[in-house]
Amino acid sequence: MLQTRTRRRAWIAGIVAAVVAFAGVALSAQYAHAQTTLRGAADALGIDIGVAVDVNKLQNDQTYRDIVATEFNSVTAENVMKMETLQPSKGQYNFGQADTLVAFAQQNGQSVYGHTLVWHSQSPDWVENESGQTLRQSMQDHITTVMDHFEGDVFAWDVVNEVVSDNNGQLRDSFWLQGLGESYITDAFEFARQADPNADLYMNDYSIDGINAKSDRYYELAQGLVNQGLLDGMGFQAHLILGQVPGNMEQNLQRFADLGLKVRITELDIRMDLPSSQQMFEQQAQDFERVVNICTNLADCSGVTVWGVRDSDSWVPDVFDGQGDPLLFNDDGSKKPAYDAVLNALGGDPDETTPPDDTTPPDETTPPADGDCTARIEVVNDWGSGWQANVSVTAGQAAVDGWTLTWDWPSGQSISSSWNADISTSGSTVTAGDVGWNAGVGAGQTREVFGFIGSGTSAEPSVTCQAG
Ligand code: G2I
Repeated sequence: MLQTRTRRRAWIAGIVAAVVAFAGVALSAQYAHAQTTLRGAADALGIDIGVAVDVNKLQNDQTYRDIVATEFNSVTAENVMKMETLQPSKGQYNFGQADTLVAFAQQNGQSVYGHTLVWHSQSPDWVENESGQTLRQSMQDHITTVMDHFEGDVFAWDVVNEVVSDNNGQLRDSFWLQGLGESYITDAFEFARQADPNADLYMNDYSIDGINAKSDRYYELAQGLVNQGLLDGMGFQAHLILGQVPGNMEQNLQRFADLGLKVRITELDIRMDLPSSQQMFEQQAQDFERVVNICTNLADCSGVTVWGVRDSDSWVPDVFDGQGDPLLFNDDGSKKPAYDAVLNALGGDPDETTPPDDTTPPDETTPPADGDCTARIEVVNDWGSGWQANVSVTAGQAAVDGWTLTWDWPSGQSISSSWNADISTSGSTVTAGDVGWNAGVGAGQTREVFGFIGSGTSAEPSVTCQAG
């Protein structure tokens, strides 16, 4: 399973190399690895960083639109792919707003995650009043028509949403259950599989992020559906409370992954009591980082979607009195500490320089500033259980005599052995110094200075180089 991620990343690296070669321009290490946005970092990891989108705001709010386009490589409709919007009257479909979102996503190179086909909430009245064969037929018609419409544009669907109650893992007593009995869940997946055999089919719910009676029930349902070849993924909404990321969340996601499923964090937000404080924002940053790390640590995690853009866009204050501020951006669109934490967990670096638009990136011979240096980690071999990287230092306009490199591992990597450097580690931060004979790098030159064997998923984090 680890290999899937590794293979995908190797493939991406191959494409980058090919593009660089084709363009005849050697991108500087700095720019080739510039991952200053969430989507840049997530692309490099081969996972999705998604956001729930309000289509009205997408059309009317420039700040909102820019953040969605720049920071995310996947989108989910916050509301407009729900049944009450898509089929407000029986047999009459209204795809307008959903199509707007899909078109936006395509213009911006984003994937679209479908939410949701069968749900007890935000369903039109007409369907809530049906039962038996009529209701079953309506369920099939809805699934088939919607999935046909979006076939090829929506890569995955929450086929059923929130079908387990909060009461000891019993099925939710919805109009679907009352009208059709327990078999409606399997039926929904069969209809969905028939409608679009290429889409990934998910179940999705809240309060199943840790191991508990509710997630146990999903585990059972998942086993049954997997045995019938009907389920591809499990969505964990992760509507969390500050400081309360479940301790066994990774273990929980892992057990679903072990069934052969993809796992995905589908609606992440972390709410707090208002008024919020800087300290609470720092705690929130840690919580977000933990959740994203849980995903990046799992080879089968397809991505993380946050449930809204700015705090002022969140559903939370409408539902939880006196609580809010659960997202990555402030009301004015500026980035919160949680944003930096997510970027860090994805292996990005807020301090890297992004190449300006419309200009050719400088070539590799452009040296760093006088007396300064840059450095680069390059993975040269990856055999699954371990990998080898070589590290090079480039001097600026003055020669370098001595260097200290520091970097942060994006997702729990470590060094199992190294050569030609003094290495020390503190948490996820590594510091590497020269060993005397390899201290010197000529002005404007690049020198391969040391190497190491890494464990965990191979990574090429950005490196800070201190000369002298
Ligand atoms: O409740 C949070 C999420 C839980 N999981 C399923 C998600 O689909 C759900 O999303 C929320 C949306 O974020 C809200 O925006 O679902 C709510 C409905 O259950 C959405 O709220 C509704 C309001 O209740 C309506 O008053 C409003 O007209 O959004 C509607 C459209 O803006």
